[in-house]
Amino acid sequence: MRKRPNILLTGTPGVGKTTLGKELAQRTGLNYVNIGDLAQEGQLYDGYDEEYQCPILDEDRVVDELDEKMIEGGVIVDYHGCDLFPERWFHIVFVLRTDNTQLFTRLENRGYSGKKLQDNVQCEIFQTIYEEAMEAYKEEIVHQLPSNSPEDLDHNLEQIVQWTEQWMKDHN
Ligand code: DAT
Repeated sequence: MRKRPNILLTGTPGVGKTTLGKELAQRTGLNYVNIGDLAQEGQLYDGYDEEYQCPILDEDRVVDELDEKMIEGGVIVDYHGCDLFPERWFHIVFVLRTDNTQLFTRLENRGYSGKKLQDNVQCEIFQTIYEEAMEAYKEEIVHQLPSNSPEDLDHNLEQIVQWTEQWMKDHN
């Protein structure tokens, strides 16, 4: 079996992880896993957050559920957090970044309002996820990618496809 890398796409909700991840999976043949969807399918929850009106992820069960697949390799993981995963899982981590005004509009279009909208935009302003990634992984594997325009999306796709091809050459 050819060795294939595991890629983490992370960042504040609305920055474009799903859009990038699905297209990337098509172009590279890697498997795309959306942690939100995985949790919903398996009901991998541990309670309910009244403030944000959403279920709370059971992080241990999510990790157990995915571990075998991650050891095999070739997985693109999409989640708006990154310190719940074992460090050993990922060969590279991309933190997508979007300008505040644009992110605000995207989340409003998604139906977010009030505190949920404000907190998410603030999360981006304070670069919370980037700092979380820098703490959880070796700095040299963490990369920020601008995700403001279709041109950014194309550029990011090209870069990651190229990186993936090079990784496979180097490891097979
Ligand atoms: P996430 O998975 O990070 O929550 P998404 O992929 O669902 O984000 O994208 C949120 C919205 O933004 C969606 O309407 C598509 C749009 N979008 C994603 N990437 C973009 C880009 N590079 N330029 C413009 N719009 C983008």
